[in-house]
Amino acid sequence: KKDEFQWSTYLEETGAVCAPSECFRQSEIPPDNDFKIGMKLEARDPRNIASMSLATVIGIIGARLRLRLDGSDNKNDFWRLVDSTEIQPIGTCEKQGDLLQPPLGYQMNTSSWPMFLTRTLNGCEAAPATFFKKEPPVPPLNFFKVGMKLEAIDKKNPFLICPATIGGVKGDEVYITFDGWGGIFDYWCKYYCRDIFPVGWCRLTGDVLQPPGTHVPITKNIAKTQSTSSKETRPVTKNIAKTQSSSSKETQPTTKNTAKTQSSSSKVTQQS
Ligand code: MLY
Repeated sequence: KKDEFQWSTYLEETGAVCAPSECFRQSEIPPDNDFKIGMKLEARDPRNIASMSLATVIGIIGARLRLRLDGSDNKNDFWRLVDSTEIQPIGTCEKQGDLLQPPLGYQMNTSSWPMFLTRTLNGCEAAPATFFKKEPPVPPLNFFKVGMKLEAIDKKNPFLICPATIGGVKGDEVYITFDGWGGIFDYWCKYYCRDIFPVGWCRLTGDVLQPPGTHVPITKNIAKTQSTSSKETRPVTKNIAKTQSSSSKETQPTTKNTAKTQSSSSKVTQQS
């Protein structure tokens, strides 16, 4: 318990601020997750987003469901919030005059799909409509600022939610950087993306928050903000070279630490 990641300590150490809840397209009070393993629902096929298919809940984690498309393999599971617009109760498609489609990677002959569907739905436990929650509205503006902390899904490992920092803001997009991972998992997304959450989300939902990576030392936010703002405000002159070299001197001690941290953490990387 003692070694567990604690936002409060971490925020003190980094001198960082949390992105306020108004920034996010998430309910301030996370939705209840009433789903049970084995229940079936309709889900947009992540690999063929034009079509809705039949899915089974094969895991429950926080406010999310681990889903598998019926007739598909076990290598393409995906995770959805209970208030996602990409899931709906069984029967929704039919009501709209649409048909459920075989998933991309359907393991049998396509001609067997209608019969497969009938058999799979026969006697299945359909998730009740009340379990599906309304998606929160899009915040009116991109309120994110560089340096703000949040919890974000690692798109390369979408079951993982990790401590992250806003590394850039551009129009209606934000750059999500994963603390301690040296940039390899970072990505741009819309500010209203459903994969990013306010600090404390995992604690509230019971989802698992990963600790920050150990590949890059944790820097004080203040230092970062100062160096970027000085670059921005200076006119394009020879001074920039001077400023940059002096700031690189500042960061050199931390670079040494990086090497040390990386070698000690390589064990951790190999495990996963
Ligand atoms: N085993 C993988 C997992 C990396 C996850 C990184 N996320 C949390 C930002 C690895 O060590 O590469």
